[in-house]
Amino acid sequence: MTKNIDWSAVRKDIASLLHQPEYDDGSAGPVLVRLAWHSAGTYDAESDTGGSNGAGMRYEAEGGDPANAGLQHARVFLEPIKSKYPDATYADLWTLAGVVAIKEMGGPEIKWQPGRTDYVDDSKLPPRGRLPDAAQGNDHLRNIFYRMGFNDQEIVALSGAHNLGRCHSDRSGFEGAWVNNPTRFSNTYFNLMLSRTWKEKVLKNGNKQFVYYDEDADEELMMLPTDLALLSDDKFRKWVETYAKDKNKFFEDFAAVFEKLMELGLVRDETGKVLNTDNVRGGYHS
Ligand code: CCH
Repeated sequence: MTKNIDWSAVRKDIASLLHQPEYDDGSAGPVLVRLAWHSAGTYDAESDTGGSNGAGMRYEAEGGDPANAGLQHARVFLEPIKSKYPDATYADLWTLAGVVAIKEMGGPEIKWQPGRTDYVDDSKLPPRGRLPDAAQGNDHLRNIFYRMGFNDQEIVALSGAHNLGRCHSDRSGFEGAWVNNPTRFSNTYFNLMLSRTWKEKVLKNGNKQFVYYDEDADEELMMLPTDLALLSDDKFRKWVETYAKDKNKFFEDFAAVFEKLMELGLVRDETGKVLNTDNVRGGYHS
């Protein structure tokens, strides 16, 4: 059971650490959103393993997954919050930080509930390789997201998070931002995907991405192979078109699917209390 934590105070404190003039585009927001997503996106519905419960990324087995490179920045940003609210679990703080960051960057209000534990059961640690590989295509996206329990519409809605932030050559080996205002949540990613001519570019490390030179911003924007793969499949493409046209619909659907992502693996009673904290016994607590 969550102790008496003033979550609205925690939200305010998270909001006030987002402004980071020395970091990336001046905001910790995008990397916090990615931390929230990677903490949850390891979920496998069939074996009921992975997910945000347990905050397993604190440990090398999960934190050292190359897919999580760079997320230590996000975790470090949140340390002062953890020190101020020691009873809040990391698993709750990481997911809440993503939700607060999205809202503060102009995105939708996403429902969020506390109650996650920081206990880790070794037998439930997700193996590496559960997070998506940007070099791949639609079959891979479906394998990864169907495994978590998402459908095609939800896959496209979730991908809209790439309105935020950027790729870093020293983290993923890709480079650049998807939009020229990457700290403002919007549906621009879908509009650009459809309306610009994307040219393949091979980076020095051999990675392939797609680029478009934006003259107004004097900046090269990018798309990952998995982003553009959404256009080559009718079932995905129709949602890209819907979200490009209808920002409200995108915000609504994104809020619902991000809430679902943050809840993967949690079982709650009707009061919202998490019931499956005792199935993660035998691990460590920090
Ligand atoms: Fe993502 N993402 N993501 N992504 N992502 C990257 C960055 C961000 C994929 C690959 C990458 C989602 C889905 C996918 C964010 C949110 C979400 C990067 C660059 C790669 C590569 C990392 C770096 O170099 O720092 C792939 C493949 C998929 C498949 O669907 C989903 C879902 C979400 C959230 C709902 C955010 C935010 C970033 C920016 C991070 C930053 O540091 O700026």
